Amino acid sequence: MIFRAARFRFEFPRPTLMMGIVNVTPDSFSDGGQFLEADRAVEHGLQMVAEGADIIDVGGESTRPGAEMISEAEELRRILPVIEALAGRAQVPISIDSQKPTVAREALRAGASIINDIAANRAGTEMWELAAETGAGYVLMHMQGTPQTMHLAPKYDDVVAEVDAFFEDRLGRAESCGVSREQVVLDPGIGFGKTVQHNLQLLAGLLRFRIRQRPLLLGVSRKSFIGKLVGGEVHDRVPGSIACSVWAVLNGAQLIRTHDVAATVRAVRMIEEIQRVSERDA
Ligand code: 7PJ
Repeated sequence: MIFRAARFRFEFPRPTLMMGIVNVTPDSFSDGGQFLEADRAVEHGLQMVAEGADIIDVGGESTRPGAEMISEAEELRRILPVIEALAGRAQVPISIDSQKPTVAREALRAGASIINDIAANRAGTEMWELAAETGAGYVLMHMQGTPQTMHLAPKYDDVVAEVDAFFEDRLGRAESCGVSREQVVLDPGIGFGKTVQHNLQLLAGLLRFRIRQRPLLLGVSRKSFIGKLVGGEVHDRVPGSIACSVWAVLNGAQLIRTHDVAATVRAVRMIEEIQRVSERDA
């Protein structure tokens, strides 16, 4: 399996790709203004690369349940300087976590190589046309509803089957817009319009998505379902996040999106060592 993202190319099987998360959101405790905010995000991204991140995911808009949307201009103001600086200083691909095709286009111009599209459930085709035109990598994520509504009443008859049907449909639509399968990574969108049970069912059923023959990305990092199951505030969710990531790697995930790169890399590399011997001696 090959994953192409602009000038980058990854061939699987290979060690799990770690995607480090850089959120560029205004810091309410600081009046340092926009330069400080961007500088801090760039330093954070470079630190993650030093810790073993293979991809840096830059986002300027919160997509937590119930979060408000921000304007395109504000989103661009936050992310562009960070992407420009990281693309110039880091050797790894930068992904842009945005629902907006215009923001994604500007981000690619500024040096990003992957579109992380959490709104692949939209009706329009601009995002796929953009991926086709630029050859960027494309993360195709499942979400039921929108970040504003998704937490209200998630409902599925069979969440794994429905997410898989969504993958099949959107892979077809992206392809008909000119996107090559080699550009696409699939993501079940843990926490996006899913109850705790739905998230557990998706994790339990990950192997099912292998039939799509595309790399699978999983984002569980510090998500609220972990706190609901095993307790704790955001920072106490790291052990549970690592447990989910290890499970995901053992069940076919090729990319892990995380806030905690150093700890997650070590846990996943350890599991890969055992997996290698287990497969050799099987
Ligand atoms: C995800 C994401 C995810 C992908 C966020 C958070 C919410 N992109 N962006 N997958 N989650 N592809 O990090 O808690 O799971 S934002």
